[in-house]
Amino acid sequence: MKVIDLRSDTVTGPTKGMRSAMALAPVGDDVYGEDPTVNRLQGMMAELLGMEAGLFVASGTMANIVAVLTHTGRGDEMILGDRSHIFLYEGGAAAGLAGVHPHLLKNEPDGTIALAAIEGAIRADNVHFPRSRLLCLENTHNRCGGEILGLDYLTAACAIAHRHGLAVHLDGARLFNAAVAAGIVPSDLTQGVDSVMVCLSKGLGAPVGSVLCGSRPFIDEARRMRKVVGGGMRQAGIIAAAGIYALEQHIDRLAEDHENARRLASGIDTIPGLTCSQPDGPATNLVYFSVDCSAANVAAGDPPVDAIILSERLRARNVLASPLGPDLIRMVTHLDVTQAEIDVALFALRSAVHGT
Ligand code: TLP
Repeated sequence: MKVIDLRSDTVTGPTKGMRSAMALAPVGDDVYGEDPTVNRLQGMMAELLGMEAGLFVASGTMANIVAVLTHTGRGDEMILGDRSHIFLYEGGAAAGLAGVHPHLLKNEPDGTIALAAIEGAIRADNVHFPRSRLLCLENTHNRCGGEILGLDYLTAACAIAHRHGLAVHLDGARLFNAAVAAGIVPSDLTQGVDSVMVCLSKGLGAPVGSVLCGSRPFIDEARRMRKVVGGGMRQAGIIAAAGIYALEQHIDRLAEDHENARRLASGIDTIPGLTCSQPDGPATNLVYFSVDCSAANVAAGDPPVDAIILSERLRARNVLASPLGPDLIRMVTHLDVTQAEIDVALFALRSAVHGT
């Protein structure tokens, strides 16, 4: 029986067409800048994002740390949200590898950071203070439910940063989800940022890789930093070919994932004890829901369950989810999950709550 894996959109496998594109890709040594497939992917992504140049890297985490290393020096400060991926889930790389001082500000539920808070966090030029150098934003915002940062907000945040001499890096791991959901082109969402990274191995369905984009001088320096962190790859065209295939075939279909996420979330809301955390439903492909299966919320006589137990019961029913603590679960829709499988997952969830 097929396992319905809703832990993340990172779990997608390469399709047949993607595998054959990989097998046929012309390759060269990318540390010499001679891999034609990597060069093509970098050019395609830069063009889609309206940036001068791109750099293929192994992962989203590598793209973010290379960006931080390129924008900052040791002891500098970066401003970022307290629910950002860079802060929560990247092993403390910015502090550990770049020696950068994180200045955390509260992420609002919609993934933004209040503009006044950004302005207020920027340091005066004073020997006592670290130098404020970088503002990091995230779009879509993972831990804020896949919310989309809108154009007006991005423009205003970039204007504040630039007025004070800070660069802006956008973690756009799921930027294409944001663009498709908002019905705009991705380059609309990058106006004003100095660098942006997009993951190929999430909703776009490639097995490996992210592309970091920015100005030509920024990317020249980022190429050096990629080497420093051991990310210089050789015949990387084999994997870059999957990224090209993903850009050609898998952008528009992200709308199906969003539709499936809405279907999943509305089904979840009908199950006693479960409440979708996004009051207006998911904006993109991430579904977060709270688990309150205390005796009051389930049928009389059912034993209480929490998110961990519920996820184990789901696993026993061939449905995988990510528990994020005792009362929160994330499910992610993607290329390898059909609408019919969403209904199967909902059936499993309903029965798992009751432990039947
Ligand atoms: N996110 C993963 C986990 O690390 C949580 C996931 O399953 O969602 N930025 C954002 C916004 C991300 O969501 C992720 C991955 C990354 C960066 C890092 O990408 P990778 O996993 O390629 O290093």
